[in-house]
Amino acid sequence: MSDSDLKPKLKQKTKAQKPKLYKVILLNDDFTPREFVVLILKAEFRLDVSQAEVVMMTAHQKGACVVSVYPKDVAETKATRAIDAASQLGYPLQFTVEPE
Ligand code: TYC
Repeated sequence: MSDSDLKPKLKQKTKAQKPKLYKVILLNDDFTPREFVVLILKAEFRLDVSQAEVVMMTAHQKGACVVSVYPKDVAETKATRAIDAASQLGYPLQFTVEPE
């Protein structure tokens, strides 16, 4: 019997992969009311009122603003739900999702 037969076999460690995160980005437009943008940021993205106002004003002034980062499926679901809610009221509000 060789030495190596007595040694406990080291188990290959499989490292847990960090899930890739995706940014949800709010885009400015000329038609959606500011109050509605704040409302949707609070309702769908769980921002508090002051965070929502900062994000809305940043998009308003700069054209776009990162809302938050999530795993891909969560980012896509939230963006789609927010776009649909705006669209139902006739607002052209858009969000995009991109890798962090
Ligand atoms: N620019 C819009 C207005 O003046 C408000 C607005 C802000 C719309 C941010 C979209 O992502 C946006 N009514």
